[in-house]
Amino acid sequence: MGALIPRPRTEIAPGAVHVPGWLGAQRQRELVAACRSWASSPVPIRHTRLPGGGVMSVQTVCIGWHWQPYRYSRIAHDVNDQRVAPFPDWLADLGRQALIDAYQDPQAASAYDPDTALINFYEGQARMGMHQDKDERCDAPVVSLSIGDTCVFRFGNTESRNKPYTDVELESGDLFVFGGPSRFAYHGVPRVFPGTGDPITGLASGRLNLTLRMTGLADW
Ligand code: MD3
Ligand code: FE
Repeated sequence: MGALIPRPRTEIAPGAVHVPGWLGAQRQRELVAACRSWASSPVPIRHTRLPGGGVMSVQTVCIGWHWQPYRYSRIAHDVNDQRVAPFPDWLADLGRQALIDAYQDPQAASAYDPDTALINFYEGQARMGMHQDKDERCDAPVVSLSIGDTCVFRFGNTESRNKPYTDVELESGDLFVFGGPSRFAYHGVPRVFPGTGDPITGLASGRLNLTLRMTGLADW
């Protein structure tokens, strides 16, 4: 949807860059279709179980590498013992273009080769508590793509899950890149606004987020 008031590209902290409206409608539709396929097989999307016995309200499916709290593997041992779908070259290309555009530097992506994506689906009251992403053995940036309902994204600090933090609204099509000193900041999604997404994306309701990462892992 064409915004009446354009939202500018913003560096909210060193290395943390928000690029509103980065994905066009067609790209969003392609990503939704790809995510639908990944959500059904070979490893179905599910509410991740936490070691303490709880389950996440967000539903997640992974490609390239499977993440379960708090490690990566090729096989989804906590779901159905299947190997996750491969990470496609076109998605790595999209990740490199994201870095170039966010950092406005043609060299920014020269060594960027993401090998996993976590695909999160928020429906109803789903949200994500403040956490750090530190199971990767690599400090390369994380690329986040949002589709569907608008959410509040909370970007904190590297010391604790508490204040100070900055709240940013993420809308369908927005890109966020987290690199450099922001890579290990606490962050979360305290709230999603139901019914704010445009069904033109192929998503009738809810919010989809893809995060592209480099794990730094290798097979033997
Ligand atoms: C900052 N996902 O999958 S995306 C996650 O919208 C996750 O589903 C949220 O946090 C979501 O781990 C937030 C923004 C994000 C993702 C990864 C980061 C911010 C990050 C890693 C490091 C620093
Ligand atoms: Fe995270």
